[in-house]
Amino acid sequence: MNCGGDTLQSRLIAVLGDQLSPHISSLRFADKSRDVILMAEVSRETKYVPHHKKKIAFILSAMRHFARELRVDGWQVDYVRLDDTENTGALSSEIERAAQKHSCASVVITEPGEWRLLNCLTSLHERAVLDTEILDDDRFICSPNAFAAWADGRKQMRMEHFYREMRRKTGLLMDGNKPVGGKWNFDAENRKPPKSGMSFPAPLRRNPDAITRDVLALVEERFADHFGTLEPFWFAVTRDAAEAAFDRFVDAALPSFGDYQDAMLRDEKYLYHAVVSLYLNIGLLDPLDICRRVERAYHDGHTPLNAAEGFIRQVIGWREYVRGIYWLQGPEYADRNVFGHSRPLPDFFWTGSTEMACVRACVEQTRDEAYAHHIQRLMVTGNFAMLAGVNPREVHEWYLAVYADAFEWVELPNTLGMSQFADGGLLASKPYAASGNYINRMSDFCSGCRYTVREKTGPEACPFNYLYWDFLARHRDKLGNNSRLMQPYRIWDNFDDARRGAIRNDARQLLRELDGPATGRAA
Ligand code: FAD
Ligand code: DLZ
Ligand code: SF4
Repeated sequence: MNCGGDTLQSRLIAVLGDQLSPHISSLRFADKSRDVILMAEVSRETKYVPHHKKKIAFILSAMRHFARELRVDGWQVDYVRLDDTENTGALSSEIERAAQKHSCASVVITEPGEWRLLNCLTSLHERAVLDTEILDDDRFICSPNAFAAWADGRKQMRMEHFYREMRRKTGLLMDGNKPVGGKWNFDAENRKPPKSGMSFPAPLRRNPDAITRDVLALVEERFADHFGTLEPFWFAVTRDAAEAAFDRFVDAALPSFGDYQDAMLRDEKYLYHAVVSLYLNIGLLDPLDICRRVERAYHDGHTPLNAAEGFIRQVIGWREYVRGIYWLQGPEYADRNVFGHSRPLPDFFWTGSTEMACVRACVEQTRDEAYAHHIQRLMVTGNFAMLAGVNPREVHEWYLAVYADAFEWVELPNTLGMSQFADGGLLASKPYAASGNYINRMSDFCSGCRYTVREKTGPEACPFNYLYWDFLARHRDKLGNNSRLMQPYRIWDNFDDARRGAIRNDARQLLRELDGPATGRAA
């Protein structure tokens, strides 16, 4: 949207908390000699969900460091702090206030990562408050328009097909028109269970500097009631530190990234994962840049192809794909609820107070680190929420709040689509539903659990076991024709009546207990 305006008058360049990239389109467009950059810490952004304390500290500290970099680079930066007395508490009113203060007739901004904010900025323009120019966020490889063109006319929008396009477009791991190694996807080699005695490299940890310490004090004071443990706080908050963290990953963890991608261990929070989504999502790392470094590691013989391809697929495949879905589906996507699930999110998602050792471990890790890896999110907490029939909107708001990397464009399709299947299969070809068997195979949680994973029904039985079958039985009308679920439905049909009855009874009882006062087995 461009209202033109006097090209000699200074413009306001608004940079949001997840736009901390020196090459972002709004800054490329700006003129150092006359434009003013606005960065604002505002209470509305810190509270639209009860963000984890570490997430707030991470974003505010990274914003302050970025503002300092910009000033050193010669930009005029108007930086509004959360506790500034004149702070109006919202981005749109801060933009209006700054435009007035600096006599700017227009504002330039790179498109935000959420419908909520986009609508808010569009309304600034529509109410004729300010000429507003919203630029594409070209830190992504595929624009929303290009994704819509790709999706147009397709019956199924499978990630794998999209990913191949992205490989061709970027040339990553390509040998002319062909994928390096003769295959596009080496995922079949990437599902190894953890082995005992394995050792894992820890992510690089930074000590907080004076800027971060100030932010930590602010967060402790203003957000004491938010979820999460604030310290120790070790995230990188500058580009250099994020690059160093990524270098550590490439050197120490990347070669095994593929093999053990799906593994979970009680005492190993990170395994061989990169822990870089938070840096990518606020702009401290560039996605294409890190993929090229991974490709180099493969060509240099430092890392096997299954690891390099697996990593690159996550970044140029899944990450771009979910963003495409987010913008294609529109704001109503958040209301999808194909199963009509309506149960409130159990309290133990906040407290960790449950006897299910796997759920407890994932929630406690989330509380302490604002991080859990993909399988913990998908196959433990997400799986439980779906099997238990929790309202997908509540699940979505939980994921948006508790992870340092959570921004709606990436979190919502992962939660609502991939993890809860609430969109009826737009994103996933079948629900990611699993019994305790899967968790037991991929982790060491079950050996320390009060429940017995081998027991299918009864007071000692693992709740995932009977909830899994109950979920399939409850939703046969929606899932019964799914070709990928034929086998489990055949198994269910072969159970005798007594077994089916016991499963459904146990499930009913547990779900009732979830709804009632916290006296139940799983509470
Ligand atoms: P690694 O496992 O090391 O992977 C490398 C990179 O690939 C990640 O940093 C990330 O940028 C990208 N990636 C991997 N999987 C995905 C994916 N499914 N979607 C998008 N990018 C991916 N990711 C977020 O960035 N923000 C979220 O809010 C978020 N919410 C999620 C909610 C649920 C219910 C699920 C199942 C997944 C969610 N993910 C989200 C995807 C994924 O879990 C995280 O990107 C990953 O765990 C981040 O840790 P990492 O950097 O160690 O990733
Ligand atoms: C997430 C977040 C938080 C906690 N605080 C701020 C803030 O104070 N100022 C700001 O500009 N951005 C913040 N953000 C990030 C925005 O919410 C983000 O731009 C949107 O989530 C869109 O992706
Ligand atoms: Fe989780 Fe069931 Fe294993 Fe307990 S037995 S850790 S509830 S999968």
